[in-house]
Amino acid sequence: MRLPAFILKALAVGIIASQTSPDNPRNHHNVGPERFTMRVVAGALGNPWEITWGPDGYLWVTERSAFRVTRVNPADGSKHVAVTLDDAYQSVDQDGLLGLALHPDLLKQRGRDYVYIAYTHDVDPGQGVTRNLRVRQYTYDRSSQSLKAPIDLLDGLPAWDDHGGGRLIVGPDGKLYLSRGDHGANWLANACYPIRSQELPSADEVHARDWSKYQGKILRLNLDGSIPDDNPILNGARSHIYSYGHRNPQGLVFAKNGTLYSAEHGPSTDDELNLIAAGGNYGWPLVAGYKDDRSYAYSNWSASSPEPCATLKFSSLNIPASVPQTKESSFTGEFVAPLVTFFTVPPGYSLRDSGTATIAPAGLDLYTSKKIPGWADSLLVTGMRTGAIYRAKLSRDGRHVDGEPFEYFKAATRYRDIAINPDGLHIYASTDDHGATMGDRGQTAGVLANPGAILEFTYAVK
Ligand SMILES: [Ca+2]
Ligand SMILES: [Ca+2]
Ligand SMILES: [Ca+2]
Repeated sequence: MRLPAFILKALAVGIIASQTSPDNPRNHHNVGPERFTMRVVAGALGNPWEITWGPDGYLWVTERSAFRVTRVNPADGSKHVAVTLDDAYQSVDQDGLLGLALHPDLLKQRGRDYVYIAYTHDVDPGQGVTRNLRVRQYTYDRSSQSLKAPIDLLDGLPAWDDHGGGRLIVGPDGKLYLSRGDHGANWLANACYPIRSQELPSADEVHARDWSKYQGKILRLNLDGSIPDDNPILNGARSHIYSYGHRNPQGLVFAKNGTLYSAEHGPSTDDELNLIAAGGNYGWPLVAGYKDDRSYAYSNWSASSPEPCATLKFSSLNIPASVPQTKESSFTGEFVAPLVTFFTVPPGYSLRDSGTATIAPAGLDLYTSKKIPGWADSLLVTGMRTGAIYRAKLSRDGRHVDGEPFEYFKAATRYRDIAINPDGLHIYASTDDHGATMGDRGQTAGVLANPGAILEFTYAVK
């Protein structure tokens, strides 16, 4: 019998039996007391990845595996395909058509009806697969309701089959921000590739447009794809890199005051919400979550010696002696600690006995309305592996999270992204069309409720 990929993945990290342990912080929730009704807005979407509320009152959706940008009317679920890419490449769960961002002047009669996307393509079709990620601008044509006049802003960004980041947003500073993952290096099938999240390009590499070190970074681009003059100088060079030391940031959101937040997928513990500062090092792979030596130590499989990595069988629980390990506490460089983690485990926590403790975060948004009491200025982050959305209340200055997050909308599904209706009463979530999530007893569930859909949650005002 051929086992599904998510079961094989769970076996590789040795976690099947231990997921329901009461010691696992994932099994303790502050369940939010507010009541919501749920409605399926639209289904049969090809892995809806980004959902963005548009100025036209539609949800702008990227269908990752169907290569479509689709506008969905939230009132009746009708779909309007704005463009279908003919050169996107997708083979696995983390590539294809990813991020989408709308120009702030879209549909404001200012001649800037621009829509930006990020997608993977194969640079040498017919000669094996070499994925690259491309950032492209389209112009929205209102009369035909379609995206036209493609211009490639930045191309040749390295991409792989795992941990692709890919979230795209326009900041209040009029720059494009794009997250890049660490390609799943040093992990599972990619265990023998080095993680490059700490590597920074030299001035010569930037000059040669060699973007190979853009893995595990958050990038900041001018709207024409060029490097902004005020990007941080790192390692003596100014590049598109805005922050580094990331694993797989799949969520980005700005507050009105210009503060940037990210949601980042951790290893077996320590998913993070981060406040992103220019030039900041977010620690990966030397530190996961806080620098606390709990559960995580950097095991560099790619540097295994004398046994070459290729001869080893990857396991996150059994680290061979030939694989160099580095404790978090031995890293003495500057790094930015997260605002909150999912989850920091207790000292002495046993991954083997109690299982992995992550939510697998993806999309991130900021709720700013006063319509739901107490929610103003809360980060909302999707949990794919836990089938829930979490609300983390920001402090008044937005630089901290107050108290423990609350869990909402629990279901056997994988919430990929989120959008908030400006009326403050409706919240939308997109769902993957396959994969593993968590059932109500903490067990792995492979049959998803409402796969490949957009769901609407309406606050039940008393
Ligand atoms: Ca979104
Ligand atoms: Ca970090
Ligand atoms: Ca840690």
